[in-house]
Order: sequence, then C-alpha cells, then structure tokens
Amino acid sequence: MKEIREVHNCRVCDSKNLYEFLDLGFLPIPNGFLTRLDLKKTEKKYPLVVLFCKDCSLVQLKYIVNPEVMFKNYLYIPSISQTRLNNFQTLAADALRYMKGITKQSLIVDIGSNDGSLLNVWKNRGHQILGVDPAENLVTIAELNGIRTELGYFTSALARKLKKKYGPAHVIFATNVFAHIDDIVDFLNGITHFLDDEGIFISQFPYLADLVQENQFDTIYHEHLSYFSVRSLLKLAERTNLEIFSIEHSDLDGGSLKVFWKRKMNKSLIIQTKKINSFLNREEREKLYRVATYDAFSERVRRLRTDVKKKLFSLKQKKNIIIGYGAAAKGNILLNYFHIGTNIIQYIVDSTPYKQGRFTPGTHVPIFAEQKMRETQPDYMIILAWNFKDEIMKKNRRYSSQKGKFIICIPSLTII
Ligand code: JHZ
Ligand code: ZN
Repeated sequence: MKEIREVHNCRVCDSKNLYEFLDLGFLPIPNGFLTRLDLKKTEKKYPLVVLFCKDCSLVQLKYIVNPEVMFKNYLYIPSISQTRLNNFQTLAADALRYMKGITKQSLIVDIGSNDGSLLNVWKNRGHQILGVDPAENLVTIAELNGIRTELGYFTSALARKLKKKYGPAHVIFATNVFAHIDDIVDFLNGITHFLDDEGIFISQFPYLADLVQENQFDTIYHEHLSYFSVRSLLKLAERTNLEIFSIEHSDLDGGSLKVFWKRKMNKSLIIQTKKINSFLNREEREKLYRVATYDAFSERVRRLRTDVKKKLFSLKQKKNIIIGYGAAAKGNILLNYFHIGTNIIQYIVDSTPYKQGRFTPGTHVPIFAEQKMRETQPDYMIILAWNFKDEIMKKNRRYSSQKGKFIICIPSLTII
C-alpha cells in the first residue's frame, strides 16, 4: 500500500456526503519520537484533515497513513500510568459481570495487546490468554513478560488461522485500537468468526461527544481513523453478524466508550436498550448530527491556539522556565499545531524508558526522566497528558509546594 490514501467514502455507511470541518495541517506521526540521529534527517509530515459524514455522523480522517509507518515499531506502552492499569482491572470485572460462564479454560484475547498489560490481569488469574499486535518491538517485550502474542494486524483472515490454532475465544478485548482500523467491517467479521457462540467482544476508545464538548482536538491524530458516536456504531453493527448489547461511559482518556458486543444468534445476553438510548439522547441534545456543531468546534480550537500561544509567550518573556509533562501522542499534536517547541519548552519529562533521550517529532523538544526536574526547578509545567492530570499533579505535590505551577490546555487554558 502507498504511504497515504485519501478517503472518498464513509467507512461505516459508504456515503460520499463527507463534510471537511478541520484541517490541522501537515504534522509528523504523533508517536514518531526522534533519536538524535533522526534530527539530522528530513522529517515526514502527513496531512491531518477531519471529515463529518452527513449520513451516519461518523467523524473520520480524510487521509490514511499506512499502518506499517505507524505501528511496526511502537513506542507507546500503557503500563506507565496507574490510571490506565486500573482500567484494565475494571474491564476484567465488566467481562465477568456480563459473562458468568468464564472458566480457567476460557480463552481471553486482546487485539492491539501492546506490552501485554491487559492480559497480565487474566494471566495472574490462571486463564488462557492470547495477544495480537503488529509492533515487532512490543511482541518481543510481551513474550518476555510471558504473554503469548501473535505478531500481525487482526483481520478476518488472521481470525480464521487463530481459531484453528487456539479454538474459539470467550472474551475478546480491543482497547485504543478499534478507532485505528480502516477496514472495520472486515475486523468485526473476524471477531464474529473467532468468538465462541456465547463469547463477548469489548472495545474501548475515546468518545466523540466528549471530544467535541471538551475541545479535545489533540486526540485527533493519524493513528485514530474514526471518531465514533453511538449512532454511527449502531449503523456499523447493522453491517455485521454482531450486536451491541451494552455501552458504558468511562472517564479514561478524557471520556471513552466501553462497547459490549455479542453474536446476533446469542440470546443469552439482554440488549440494554435504555443504556444505549441514553447515549443517543445525549448526542441529539448536543447536536452531534449537525454540521454547525463541528464548525463551532473548529472555531474553539483556533481560539484556544491563540489563547495558549499568547499566554506561553508572555510567560517566556518574563524569563520563566517552562517544561512539559508526559511525552504523549496527543501532546505532539498540540505542540505542533500550536507551533510550541524549544522556543517555549525547555524539555519534557516522561517515565517511558523508550521515550527518554529522544526528541518530540516536529518540535524536537528533548525528553528526560522525571529527576531532570530536580536539577532545574521549573516555574511552569504544561501537563501534555491532561487525561492523567489528577495522577500527575498528585505525583508532583513537592513541585507545587515549591511554588511550581501546572498549565492545562484542554478543554481551555487553566493555570493551577
Ligand atoms: P497517554 C494513548 O495516547 C495511547 P497517548 C493511544 N495512542 C491512544 O489511542 C490514546 O491514548 C487514546 C507518560 N506518563 O497514555 C506516559 C508519565 O511519564 O495519554 C505516556 O508517555 N508519568 C494508543 O500517547 C504519557 O505520559 C505519569 O505519571 O496520548 C501519557 O500518554 C503518567 C500518568 C504518564 O498516551
Ligand atoms: Zn457514514
């Protein structure tokens, strides 16, 4: 496949009725953290343009970057944040609540399993586990952690091989990967095939309603091809042999949906119509099916850029030391779109070992471990991983007791 492909049809309903409402410009892929050597090379940047489908309300990227460019060697791991690890525990409890028949022989599968953190929860309880992930570096780490993992992208073809090799899956998870998939109908056909008759599939991803309401433009990036409303999800389910039997809201990642799927023929699980309709009511109330809502969103994003740049430049003018906290993919979107780099931020601290010693893509801000802060008592810390602001501010009580201030940019500029 070429490095980039333009979308002409909605991936959920095939409509050509697509309305372009936001253009974030040419940006580097957000997890493309650079080594010192990379700094000398020319950096690839890809267009980040967002479309709204007027027929099913799916929000989706206009240009798709080849997954091999983004996921072959992947530097993001979930296990750095306690909040994210807690979420994996909650998901296990969710599965056990809906599926009484889970035994030690049940096969638990995680698509986009990364370093195996989600499956670790199940391994510790003695279950059969299987990870699937395309990142060669992460499969090696997961296998070292004793998490059996198949290298590759989950498709209906791979599903047939996996079912033959491991038998049917009783629970399949897909967290922070469902929105990353281009041929989502084929993906769901694979899930249908791999699932046991009584099995359930649980997907979790950022929720479009929260993204729009909280101005979370920085979670729009090349990895995230789709931004789902419940309306577009139900439309998608109609094209498969699966049925959504429940949806729950989670605060993770600034607001995400946990979507519970079963095979249409599985009558042992009741469809939670009331719960599902409550999301549709919210989407109607917040006018998520109207073009004007997305034009207003884009206007707020442009205003946010002006406010943040003005404030940061004036803090810098007064010789304050400003750093970033959390070398997050979303942070790289914000820094690049706001044109904020070493002209404002001295460095970023992050506990992810593979990110330390590297530089942020496009803006080339150096990334250090947290002890760097001890050496250079900063005056301001921009929490780029704002989705973990509570966990991060708690961790930095000493910094704030020494008059250090926190800057949060989403949903609006706040200094604490
Ligand atoms: P974090 C993630 O994106 C992952 P990103 C993924 N791209 C996705 O789909 C979206 O969320 C929804 C660091 N950190 O998890 C760790 C500390 O150093 O929000 C991470 O590098 N110390 C698949 O990249 C970064 O911050 C800490 O105490 O936006 C957080 O990035 C904490 C809490 C985090 O992922
Ligand atoms: Zn559509």
